[in-house]
Amino acid sequence: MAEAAVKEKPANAAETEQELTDGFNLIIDSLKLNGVKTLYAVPGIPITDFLRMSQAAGLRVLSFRHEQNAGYAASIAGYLTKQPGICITVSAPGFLNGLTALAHATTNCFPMILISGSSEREIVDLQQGDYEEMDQLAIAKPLCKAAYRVLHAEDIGIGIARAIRAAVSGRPGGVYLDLPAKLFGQVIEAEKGKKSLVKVIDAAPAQIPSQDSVKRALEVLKSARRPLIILGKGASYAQADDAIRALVEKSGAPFLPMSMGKGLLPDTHPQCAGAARSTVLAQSDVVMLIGARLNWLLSHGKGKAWGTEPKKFIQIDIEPKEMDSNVEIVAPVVGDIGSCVAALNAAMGANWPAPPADWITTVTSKRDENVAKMAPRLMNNNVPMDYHGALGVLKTVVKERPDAILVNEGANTLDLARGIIDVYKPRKRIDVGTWGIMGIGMGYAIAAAVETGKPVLCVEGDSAFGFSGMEIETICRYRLPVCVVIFNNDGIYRGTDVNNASSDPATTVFVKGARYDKMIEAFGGVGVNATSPDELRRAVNEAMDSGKPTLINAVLDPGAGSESGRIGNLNPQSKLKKK
Ligand SMILES: Cc1ncc(C[n+]2csc(CCOP(=O)(O)OP(=O)(O)O)c2C)c(N)n1
Ligand SMILES: [Mg+2]
Repeated sequence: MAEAAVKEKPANAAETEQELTDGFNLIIDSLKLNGVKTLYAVPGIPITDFLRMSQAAGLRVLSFRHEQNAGYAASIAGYLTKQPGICITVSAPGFLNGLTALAHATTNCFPMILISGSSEREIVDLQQGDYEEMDQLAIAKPLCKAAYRVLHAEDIGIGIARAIRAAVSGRPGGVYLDLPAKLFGQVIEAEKGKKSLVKVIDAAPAQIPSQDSVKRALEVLKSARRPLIILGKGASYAQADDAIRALVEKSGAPFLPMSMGKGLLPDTHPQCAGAARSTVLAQSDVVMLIGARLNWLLSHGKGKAWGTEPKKFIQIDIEPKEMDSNVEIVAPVVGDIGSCVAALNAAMGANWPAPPADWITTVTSKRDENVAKMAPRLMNNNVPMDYHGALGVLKTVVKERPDAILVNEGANTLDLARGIIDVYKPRKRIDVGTWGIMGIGMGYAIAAAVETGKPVLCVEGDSAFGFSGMEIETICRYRLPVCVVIFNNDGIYRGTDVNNASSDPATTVFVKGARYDKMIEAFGGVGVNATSPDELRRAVNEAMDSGKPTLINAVLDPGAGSESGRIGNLNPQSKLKKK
């Protein structure tokens, strides 16, 4: 009898195992069922095994050095693909490190899900001092579009489905999903688990604008004597590239791309007014905003930059609350950008009247004048380099490689690169976004390379780079085709500040003559110290062609650069004399 029982046991155990599943597997199955292919993460308790199992199950897991960078990577993956980018972190500190990126995703309207492991609910709620104790759900809530916690394995499918739908539907944003440690190991019947999975159907349903709103918008546009179209990153996100181009071209209006709206139509397009920004903002009489918000980046639609001419605003946005945010919107068109632009195109018909010729001449002559003024500066061969000499080189590099993705952060490095480097295709320029945040660089570069398979060129201020610089190890480890160019002017804005009060360096300066190129050599990447535009050209071309992880220390004049780049006016001023 006893013998029979022993014999039976292994057979039963195997059978039981076949019939069971657990939290680990259900999370992986749910993500895979919904088309998730990549996780951006930093391992640790309670997610180390989860990441191993995900990798074994065929998900690509990019393991970072800091959660903030993994989070930024996930956020931009969401922007580039219209699928939520997934960042996975450990509890409390890892979660907090990822939280900046989650808030960033929400602010920038990028779909992203931050999934964090968390500690024992019973202990956290009684505040009994658990390992990495923190009420993460409560902390995440105000910083994202939605926040959920899953306590039972059979709810994992629904939890992930809710997170995906919340991230991508309507105006996209960040979603937090809290997964307590216990959940991963919870075991349920495999069949029950399978049935609990949810495939999200039509996660971001089309939102069709009303015909009235379309008609009203076109009446306003037709009445314009000096129309202007502004293309924001919402327009790029929409992936309605052909329809947007058709609308702009049919309208004949000058268009102004916001930073990440660049490339929807090439910056070299005859209607592009990028180089005549002040003129078009001040002098336009009707402005059509497509996926662009009237926030600080557009001076809130009022004040000096917008001139004295009365303006009428048409706004196309998926979020009704965006309308009248700063000024009156006379023609709101609410819906997803693709549907709105399609409806506008259809209603415009084939014979849309061209804007008055004198307006087009005013804009194009100003633009051509500014471009001509800039041209010789971009060809200078000064040593040490200035921004224009270095950017002239990079402008050509990108022109020759319109498929490459440009990542850009810094102050002067950002503002000048944005103006100088032309972008030719949609979603090829990714940068600091709505907050003007430093630290997106390496995370963005990694996700751009992984999600698109295209070469990536990062143009980084030396300060900006420091925020995510350790991820060059990640870039080397995964052998990603990323070329980082550091505009090294020895500091924040400039490297020339002096502190006369003590022997401490001034707050805006770094170690003089730092050799950032040496950093990547530690990880087997290619490091180059470039002191002239010619050296820079050679090094960047080689990196972009070889696809080898490369870091180029571009030595700039420490005196080059101005306080806060183009936004020095935002620094608070006091009437009292500075000490
Ligand atoms: C997270 C974050 N911290 C601080 C800042 C403030 N900030 C704006 S630009 C900048 C760095 C500018 O220096 P650098 O990247 O070297 O560019 P440069 O102007 O010298 O070309 C800093 C620290 C910020 N925007 N974001
Ligand atoms: Mg600098």
